[in-house]
Amino acid sequence: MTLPATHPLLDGRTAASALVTTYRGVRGDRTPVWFMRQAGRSLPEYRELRVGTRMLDACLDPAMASEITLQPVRRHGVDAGIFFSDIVIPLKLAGVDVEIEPGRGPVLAKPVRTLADVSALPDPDGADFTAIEQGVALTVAALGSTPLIGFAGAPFTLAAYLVEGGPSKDHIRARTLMHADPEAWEGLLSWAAAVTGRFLRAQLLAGASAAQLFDSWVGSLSKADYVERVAPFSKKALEPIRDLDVPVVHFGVGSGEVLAPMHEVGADVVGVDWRLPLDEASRRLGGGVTLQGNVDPALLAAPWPVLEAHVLDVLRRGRSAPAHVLNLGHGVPPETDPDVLTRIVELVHERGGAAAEE
Ligand code: 1CP
Repeated sequence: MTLPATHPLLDGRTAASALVTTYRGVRGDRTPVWFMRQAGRSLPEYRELRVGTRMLDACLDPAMASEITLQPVRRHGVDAGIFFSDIVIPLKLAGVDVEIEPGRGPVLAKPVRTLADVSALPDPDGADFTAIEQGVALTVAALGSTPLIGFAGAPFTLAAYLVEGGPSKDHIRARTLMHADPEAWEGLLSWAAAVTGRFLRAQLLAGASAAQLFDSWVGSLSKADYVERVAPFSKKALEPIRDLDVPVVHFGVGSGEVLAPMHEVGADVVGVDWRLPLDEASRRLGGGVTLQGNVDPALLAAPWPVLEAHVLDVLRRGRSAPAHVLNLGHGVPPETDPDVLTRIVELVHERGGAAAEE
């Protein structure tokens, strides 16, 4: 399939944006800023819109998903929207029985724990992404020159939910399976890679200008397990979007030991959590990789002077990379005062960028 004639990548609507140029490694006059989980419970307008609608239904309603995506862009003036969805949406659309329980997260009716369970997974090619494509197209039309980021869960993080059956602290069943039954593990990760690749491609063809692969739970893995049993499948998940030539961000929590292999799966930009200072992250990546991050979400509730000093420190350390997109080190906590986020955007636009380098 080729890009539609009105695609922002072809008509250049977002090509000159601060986000896309920075993701391409060019440091401009402005440090772009957006926040992981910027849409959602920190916004009163989100809570109001969601009354009476379940999470998965909100994600699969194109008009609602689009409106929720636009809310933080309007309110905060961030440099990108991230499409409102969830990493389990492609599983649901492929036919997996999964729900999102309020206050808990994704829960599966039947965890996947054996080779027979893996063989019984639905055909990833059977997933119908029409609702996603419609939601993305509506959003891109409303955003104009502001880029939309499409996203997906990386195969390991998806497998962590599929094997555990729900949220877990240490993902121990998933980590056992990768060694106890390598055939089942490889089958499961191949399946997840196929679903993720299709989900990303659908969002990009519908008009998203960049992609972020979330391997949120990668921090529970040893480096050897990551390199040998996980990274090849993350690389496979990105293959279906290679030809589209959009910038790809790869993010994980607790990923300090695996930053280089996470870059090597084919990412243009590495997202760093709050644990590792950006200058150290840049050093671990050899100094040539564009970074995204890494304001500590815990500091969003600290007094402004404390948070301001931290954001300026993140900007300063980000200058050790070729280019830097300011973000949090993980998602916006639901209890965050949204005015604090707006204030960070103003600060970054004022004090970030090439002009402020001296
Ligand atoms: O604005 C945005 O950033 C888009 C919204 C978004 C994204 C990027 C949602 C909405 N989910 C996600 C991705 C996602 N979902 C990830 C990767 C990003 C990350 O690490 O934060 C993960 C791990 C999930 C899984 C998930 N879905 C959880 C975490 C559970 C756990 O294991 O701790 C939860 C709570 C959900 C539900 C969910 N997804 C999104 C929202 C707003 C919610 C809460 C909905 C509700 O409770 O009604």
